[in-house]
Amino acid sequence: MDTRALSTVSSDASIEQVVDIIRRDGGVIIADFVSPATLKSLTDELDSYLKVTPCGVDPYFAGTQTRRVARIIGRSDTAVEVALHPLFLGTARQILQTPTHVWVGSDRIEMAPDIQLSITQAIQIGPGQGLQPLHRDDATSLWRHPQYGREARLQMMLAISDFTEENGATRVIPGSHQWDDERMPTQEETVAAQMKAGSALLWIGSVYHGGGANTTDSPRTGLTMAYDLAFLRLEENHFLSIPVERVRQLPGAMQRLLGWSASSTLLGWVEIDGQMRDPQELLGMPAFSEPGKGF
Ligand SMILES: O=C(O)CCC(=O)C(=O)O
Ligand SMILES: [Fe+2]
Repeated sequence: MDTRALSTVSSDASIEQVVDIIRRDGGVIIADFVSPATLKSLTDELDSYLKVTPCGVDPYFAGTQTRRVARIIGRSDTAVEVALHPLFLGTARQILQTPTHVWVGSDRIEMAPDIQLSITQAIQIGPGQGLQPLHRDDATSLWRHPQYGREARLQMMLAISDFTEENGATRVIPGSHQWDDERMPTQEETVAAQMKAGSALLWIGSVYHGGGANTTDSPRTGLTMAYDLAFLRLEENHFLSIPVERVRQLPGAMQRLLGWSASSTLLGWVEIDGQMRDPQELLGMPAFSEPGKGF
């Protein structure tokens, strides 16, 4: 195997440097991504939620010794700063918003896709948790590789605790963003994104990765957030324009077609008690898909 290492840069690296390394390796670690004060606030805020959140129920992907707390922007002002961190947002814009053009009549109009904040989740891998299966996060969008010139996602994992080989640091296959869709990822090809608390891993949606196994007796805590391409969002915003009382009266099929549903590829879920659940449960309807049935 010719697995490459992951590079680490300091937080005064330029967006261009970060983008260049990501284009080459698929991911990069940024040392001291947040200040000690920001790390302390996040640790306290996230701990207050994590300590009352049960572990996952899905042995396959989410992990039964892993706690996951989402809805982070609704819960933490400090997380807003992290989401807007110039190196995270700037890198996302640079990688995802590559311009293209469309014709409208005789006008050739240059456009760039928008981006939206996608998953925001504290992930605490507890002692005894085994390896998460390796995956590409752009599988949620059924992205194909080699891509048609565009990445779908730029993701960040901020280490809230130290990340080590032993405690379940995210495992990454550098260079795997260049693989086609037939090549199967193997754990032997991975490297652990080892980093100190306060540092962050940035990686693109086409890179194979997965949570590591925690063989220590302390939890590994991280905060992940991702920016996704927003060009397949829906033209009309039904979530705001149709009152929830009206949605409740609609047939289940209509509710799902309006987006009150989670997709089979793990898009559109809502966190309820630490589980990634189907929004139809919020409408008091039977779940459309059982918890844990992701890709
Ligand atoms: O927890 C980690 O290190 C990675 C988690 C992950 O990749 C995921 O849940 O999609
Ligand atoms: Fe992932």
